[in-house]
Amino acid sequence: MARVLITGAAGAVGGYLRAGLPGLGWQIRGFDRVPGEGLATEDWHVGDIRDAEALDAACDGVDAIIHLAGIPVEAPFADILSTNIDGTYQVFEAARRCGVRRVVYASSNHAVGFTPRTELAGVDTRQRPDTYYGLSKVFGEGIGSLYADKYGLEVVAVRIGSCFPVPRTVRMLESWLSPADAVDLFRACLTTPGLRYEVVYGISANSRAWWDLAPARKLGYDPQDDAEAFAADVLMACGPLDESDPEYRYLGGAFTTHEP
Ligand code: 15L
Repeated sequence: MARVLITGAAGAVGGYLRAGLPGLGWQIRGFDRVPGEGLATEDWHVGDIRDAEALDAACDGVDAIIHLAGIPVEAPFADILSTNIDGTYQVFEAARRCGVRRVVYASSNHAVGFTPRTELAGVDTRQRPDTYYGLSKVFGEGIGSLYADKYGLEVVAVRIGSCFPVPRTVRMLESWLSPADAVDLFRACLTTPGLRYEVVYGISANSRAWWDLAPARKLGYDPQDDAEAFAADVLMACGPLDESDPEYRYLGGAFTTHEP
């Protein structure tokens, strides 16, 4: 059975993947600053992604890494630099040192958050971070590309949308990634043979989506959920979006207005 190390495994997305991937043939090793709740099949390393020794120990015997750990929202630059940028460098370095074949990197839509609404936003659109947080995701995609080209790692950067149990805002009717689809997407990113470096958007098959899902589907992602099923409730609760609202205008929505 193949083994995958998940950094940030104690977080919400980590929890979805820890619940879903074992049934698809993956043995999980969790890595986080806090102990995990622990499924019967998983092992767990408590550590910090800025600690190279802890990462080396965690990488021992793993076939792939899913790198989720980091600050998930806007924050002061010094914090982003330390946790998201240095931490991500350390994870890729550990993968290189330890000969881990594949890294699936949790990038974010906020790497391109200032992309204005268009018919269809491709993954090759200009990187337009909307925050220091988004800027750290640009770095993560960049170091993934560097390590793929220079050291032969197989890297997929997933620009995750809004991964929550249900969509809660009007924007999420476009950007939602259901937990079940997240499992299928990361499965595809872990298993598709013969890739070197790919960037994909990570959302469900949302009728209102304007981010191109074709690159993810090319890897074998087969989303089953559509946020439209929640549209009536969400619109009743939130009302429609004005076209001048950043949530409507930009791919990254209100993050374009967030200050550290
Ligand atoms: C992200 O990258 C954040 O980590 C998450 O908290 C959500 O806000 C999400 O993007 C989003 O765009 O909805």
